[in-house]
Amino acid sequence: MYPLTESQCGEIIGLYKNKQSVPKISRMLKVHRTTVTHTIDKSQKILKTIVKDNNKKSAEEIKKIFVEKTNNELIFNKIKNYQQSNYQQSRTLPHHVIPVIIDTDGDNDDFFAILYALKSKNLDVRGVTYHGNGWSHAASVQNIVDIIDDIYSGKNIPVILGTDYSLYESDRNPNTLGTPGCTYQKSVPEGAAGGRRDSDLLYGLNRKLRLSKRIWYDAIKDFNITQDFADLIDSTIEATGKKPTIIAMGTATNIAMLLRAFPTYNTKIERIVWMAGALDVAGNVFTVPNNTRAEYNVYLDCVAAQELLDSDLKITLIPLDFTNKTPFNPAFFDKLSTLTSFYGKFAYQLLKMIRATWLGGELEFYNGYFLWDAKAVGFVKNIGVAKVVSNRTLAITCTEDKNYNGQFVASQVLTKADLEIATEPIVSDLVEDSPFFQDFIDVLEY
Ligand SMILES: [Ca+2]
Repeated sequence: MYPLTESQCGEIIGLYKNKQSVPKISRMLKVHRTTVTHTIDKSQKILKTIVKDNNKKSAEEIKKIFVEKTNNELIFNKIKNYQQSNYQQSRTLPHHVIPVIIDTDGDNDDFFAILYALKSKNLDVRGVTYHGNGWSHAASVQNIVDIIDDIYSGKNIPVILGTDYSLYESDRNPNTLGTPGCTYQKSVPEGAAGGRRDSDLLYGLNRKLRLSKRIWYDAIKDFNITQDFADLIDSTIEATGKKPTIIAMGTATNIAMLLRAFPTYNTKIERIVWMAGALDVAGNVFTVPNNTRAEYNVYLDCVAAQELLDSDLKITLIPLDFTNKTPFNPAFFDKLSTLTSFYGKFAYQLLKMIRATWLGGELEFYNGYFLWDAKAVGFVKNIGVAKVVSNRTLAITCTEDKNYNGQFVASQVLTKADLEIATEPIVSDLVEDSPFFQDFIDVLEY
């Protein structure tokens, strides 16, 4: 055997790609059979490594990287097989990759969480369910489609459009289904203060996204949230061998609807990690000033929230009590401004808009903005974010009184759900020492 030139290697690979047998290539190029096999093996090894390092990219992109790296044509159409086996192998590692489903209301804050989850190597986002009864309208689901198709390109990740009304409303007024502007949704500002107008278009920044060819009508199948959600859970288990963790970043409506239609699916969900609730701190429903103890995600659909606590699910709450303890500061903001990646820069621009429009100005922004949903993602990543206690002596108020609804209160009756609460940061409440903030920056930049 002798060292081959790059063009000889290319020739071997090219012939092999064109389905010529090893003996035939050996005869044609007058090189030993072992040399031909060795060249092919070496090429396959390089391809395997590229697939492993770029598994979230499409076959087309992997092909491009391979050609750039080796100057060779691709041997044969094995990328997809390699991708598949690499994908499955990683599932067998116990804590390596966690399959997750993101349930979001498409608020500005949710986008930091979604970017963080999509770019985190130890999370495998299997799908997104969306609801338009929180801080955005349903059609802004397109923003999610654009981002997910760019980061998980070629994977056609299900993006499922869920409800745009709360169970609180639809149970009482079935005839108003699909009509926005019901009692509780009205507490979300339409314009200004980071309201729906701002989050629908991400302050207009969604024009800077890399647009997907898939439009939201393609991304959803038939507007059947319950069936599509159930299918997504089944396909996750089938593909990964693990039950999905659902990271819930808005109201509990989609999950409650799933459980109403498919009550046994509680056994197919690893757990719900839900950014929601205010326990021993003030709530945040600033548009209903007399309700001082509710948090929006619970307040906007207290019926759904109650049903979650009454289910057999394992639920970890990431309440305001926890998120309030890790505010960020101007130094973190500056650090974000130095990011050079596409989504690092995008995140910075989005945060800058949130700060610019924050009620009460910059100082209030640093006191009152917490990257709430991204902290739920950080918690799921298991990087030492929060201390957790079990607390099943809680109930949710849900009456006809909007000044009292959506609050966590003490209860004599234990929740049926296995309920845990994130209480305080594990390491420190200083941004500089926080594993969450460090990881968030690193992940956005990689
Ligand atoms: Ca949210």
